Amino acid sequence: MANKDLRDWIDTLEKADQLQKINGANHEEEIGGIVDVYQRQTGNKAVLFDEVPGYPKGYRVLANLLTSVPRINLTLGMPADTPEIGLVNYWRGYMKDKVTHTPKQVESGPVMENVFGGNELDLLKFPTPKWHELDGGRYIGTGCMVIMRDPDTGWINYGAYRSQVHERNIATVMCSKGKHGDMIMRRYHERGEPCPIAVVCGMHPALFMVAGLEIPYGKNEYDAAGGLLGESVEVIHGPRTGLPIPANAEIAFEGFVHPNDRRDEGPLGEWTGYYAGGLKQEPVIRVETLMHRNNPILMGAIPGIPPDDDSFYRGSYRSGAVWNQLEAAGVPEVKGVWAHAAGGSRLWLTVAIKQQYGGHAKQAGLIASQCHAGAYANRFVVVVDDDIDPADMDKVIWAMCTRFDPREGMEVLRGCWSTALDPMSYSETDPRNARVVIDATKPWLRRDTFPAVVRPSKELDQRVFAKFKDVLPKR
Ligand SMILES: Cc1cc2nc3c(=O)[nH]c(=O)nc-3n(C[C@H](O)[C@H](O)[C@H](O)COP(=O)(O)O)c2cc1C
Ligand SMILES: [Mn+2]
Repeated sequence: MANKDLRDWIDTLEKADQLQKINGANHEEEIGGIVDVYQRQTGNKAVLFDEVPGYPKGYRVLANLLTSVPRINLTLGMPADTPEIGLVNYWRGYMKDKVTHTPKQVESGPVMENVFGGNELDLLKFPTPKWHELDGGRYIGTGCMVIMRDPDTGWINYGAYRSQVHERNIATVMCSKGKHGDMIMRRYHERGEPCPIAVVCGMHPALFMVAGLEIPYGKNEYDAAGGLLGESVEVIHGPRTGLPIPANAEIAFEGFVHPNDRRDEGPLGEWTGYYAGGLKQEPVIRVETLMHRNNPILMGAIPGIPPDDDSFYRGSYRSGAVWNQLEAAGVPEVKGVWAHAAGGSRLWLTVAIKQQYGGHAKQAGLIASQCHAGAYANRFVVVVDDDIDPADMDKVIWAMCTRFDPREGMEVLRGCWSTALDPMSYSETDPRNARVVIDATKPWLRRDTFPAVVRPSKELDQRVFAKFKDVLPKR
């Protein structure tokens, strides 16, 4: 049986009342403007645009994919009402168990319903939006998979790297330094060879999720995606590059990036909530094959003022990753981690611990701020006691307001790992930043004398809930 695809995902959303259909919005500015409105808070529905002026009916655009916890749950095959911390624990298990399924090659699939090469090929046939008013162009690849093959080992890697469309057969791709795609491409170019590349812009969102997560170097994201889906991903071979492409993808194109072939790209509104990077020269993809399903759906995962579709879903994963790394570093009794969406799921981390000894909170905070999963582009780490739900910002702020002593409880760290996307990094050429670790736990030496918290005992709570559950708000 074929894999679940984007259309199955859309059906699931419709049944769960998680999808809004909108007809008649134009690609120049209205789709982008509407998506921004949908992303002003989490929990809004996904949006499916059709009847885009100037394009055939049925050529659709889908956005605001994973900005709600229920939709992330549904994508992973979990009950829609699984709470945040359940999602964090799902990712913790996924990272520890490392379940994988290798992809399965098939001869053909729906993505080959329409295949074009040469003069017939036209990347401009889709209603690719200009997502933000001040963007430098139209981005066909945001919620995408960019697939490459290591020239030495044959390792297949895919990541979400943005792709701007320029002409009928020309796009660009932007891989930041150190990303696997950047490393692989440079290996071809150092020996003067063109780099084969394939871009997929519409597939089951579980495949997209993996594209944006830091799957370790040398590992094939298709294997990891198979682990998420619970089955091997069926792939066809790209006719010109031989690269694996999901058989039921909506839109895919393949071609070559030649050495020193660059072109102006950007800016794009980014996940920190600012236009970043400006206009830069980025690698050109000379497209040789374009494939798409009948009535294709272009998928967008749009960065913007967070919470946004670039960073939100990664928050629960990052929380799980930081939690696992704290444990691996020997920090005991970590009870929860939450990467807050408003910081793009990177800039703010809250760690809850059950304090065991003097200095425990400081240790947890400093390690969270510097471990691999937490270090990049962080600004705040806040450590709280285990009576505080780290995902509940009211309670976190309450703890900061009532348990934090600025004289002892704050460490400023300088010269840390960040990015030029961080508006407060030192400079374009020195993208390090400064950050702070805040201990908002009850002071260890006052643990027995700290004022008692005004909350009924567990026993009283249970008694009133047992007796009055019909009239009480859900716990
Ligand atoms: C929606 C979305 C857009 C992204 N855009 C880019 C991008 O344009 N360039 C980039 O280098 N990373 C981008 N990322 C981050 C990478 O996808 C992420 O770091 C991933 O781990 C890269 O794959 P790799 O580890 O195989 O290099 C984006 C992530 C998401 C979710
Ligand atoms: Mn990778």
